[in-house]
Amino acid sequence: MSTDSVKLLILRASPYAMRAILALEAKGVKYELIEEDLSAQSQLWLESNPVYKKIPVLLHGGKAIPESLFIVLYVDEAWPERAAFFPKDLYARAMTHFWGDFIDKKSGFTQLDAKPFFNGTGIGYADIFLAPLAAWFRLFVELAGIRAPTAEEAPKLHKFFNAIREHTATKVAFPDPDELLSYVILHLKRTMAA
Ligand SMILES: N[C@@H](CCC(=O)N[C@@H](CS)C(=O)NCC(=O)O)C(=O)O
Repeated sequence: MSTDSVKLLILRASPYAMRAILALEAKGVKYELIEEDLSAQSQLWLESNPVYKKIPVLLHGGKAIPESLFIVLYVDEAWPERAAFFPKDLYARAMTHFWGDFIDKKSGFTQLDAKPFFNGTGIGYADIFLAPLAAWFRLFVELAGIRAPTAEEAPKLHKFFNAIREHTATKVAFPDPDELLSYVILHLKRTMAA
């Protein structure tokens, strides 16, 4: 297990940052959260992700890893002792990559088999990609006026959302729903005023 210092640059409402937090929490890694401000990018932020200038960025032993997808993969390999994010079977691994990528591109959940997670009872790679939708769902409903599917209409999704919300890793990764809502409203107001 690596003992180098671990820091994670986040924005509180960022679903991408939530993925990185979930990965570290699921692995039980000790880390420091550095909360950034979207309206004033810090020197550390710009220096650690000079190409895309996006959050999250993982700092491990002073080395910066950008992009949530690569952070999750990195965390899985840097701390292999606990809660592997991929199944051992080669085909199942390939399909886990496939669905993680699909969710990343389309926020889809067709393959969700409600076990309750993609590969059974433990949170894994594809779950980490889909999980932030559980935190953001209320915002889609309240801000965009989207009607939420009922448990009868989308039983697998409800089962997944319930399981993910109860998972200990989400206690840190998901902000309080009211805080998330006010953060996003504030950001929208700032964007519209700019
Ligand atoms: N592909 C990136 C996307 C990250 C991203 O879009 N982050 C947003 C916050 S949700 C950001 O840093 N925005 C700042 C900006 O665009 O200036 C990932 O998966 O990490």
